[in-house]
Amino acid sequence: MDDMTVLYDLKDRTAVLTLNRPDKLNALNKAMHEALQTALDRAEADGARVIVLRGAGRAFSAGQDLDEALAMQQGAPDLGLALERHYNPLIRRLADSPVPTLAVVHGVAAGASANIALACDLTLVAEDARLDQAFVRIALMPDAGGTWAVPRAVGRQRALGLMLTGDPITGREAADWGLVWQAVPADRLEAEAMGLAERIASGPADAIRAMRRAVRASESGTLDAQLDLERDLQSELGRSRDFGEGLRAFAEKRAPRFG
Ligand code: LHQ
Repeated sequence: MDDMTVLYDLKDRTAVLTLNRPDKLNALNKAMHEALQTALDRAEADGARVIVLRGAGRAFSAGQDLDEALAMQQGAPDLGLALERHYNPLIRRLADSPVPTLAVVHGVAAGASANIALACDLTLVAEDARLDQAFVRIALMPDAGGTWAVPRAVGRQRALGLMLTGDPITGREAADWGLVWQAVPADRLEAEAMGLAERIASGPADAIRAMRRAVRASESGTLDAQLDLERDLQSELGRSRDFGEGLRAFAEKRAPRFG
């Protein structure tokens, strides 16, 4: 990739995307948004079974590049346009991605970047990481899906508490609140992340796709619709090669080898 603002690495079936503007705490600018989309395209084309999103240097990412936002401010500002062009397509893409996504957060994840991390299927954080709904400090409101995802994860009081104060919480608190999957000591974050990625990558791909689809549907569906969807998807999975392998492995008391 020519643009080095997002590094791409494919190890086995794990695509690792690294936000790479460490001197600016990986603040998101237009070039980085474009590089991120290209890297996601590449991961899908490479047949990756899991996508890991992480940051270079001492942070995950500090949100929108405020220097770029300032430059826009001097022209004809429309922050809605930036959302429409860059952030909303990214959040929609993560929600509907054919490949499971894992955000790995160390240091700080602020503003839109915190919400991008939370839009991934799983968010693994360092215990001492800071998740920061920083928007209020610059008189904005949370975007990148934060007003949707955060109250669903932690409830209205805690969501509004984070948003109204802009006080960051630690990775440990975020895990205790159920905002993220797990918090681990910072010095174990990378190993834990790659271990988790490897487990997902070697899991049954069709079943993983089906469960992600069903959980996504549950966000707007009824119990009745959900039961129907589970029936249909399970019906397909029951005919899969991986299911046969799972049953054989169970009978033979060994680990399954999914395709
Ligand atoms: C940065 C940034 C940054 C540029 C650190 N930009 N340089 C907004 C507008 C438009 C459309 C769509 O949506 C949005 C959504 C948003 O994301 S709004 C929220 C934007 N983010 C923030 O408000 C966070 C701003 N950053 C901070 O509050 C602090 O930097 C945090 C708390 C993240 C980290 O603090 P420290 O660990 O003390 O680091 P630092 O402040 O010293 O930053 C290190 C460098 O990174 C520094 O540059 P310098 O050249 O002085 O070393 C910062 O200027 C730069 N940087 N965030 N968002």
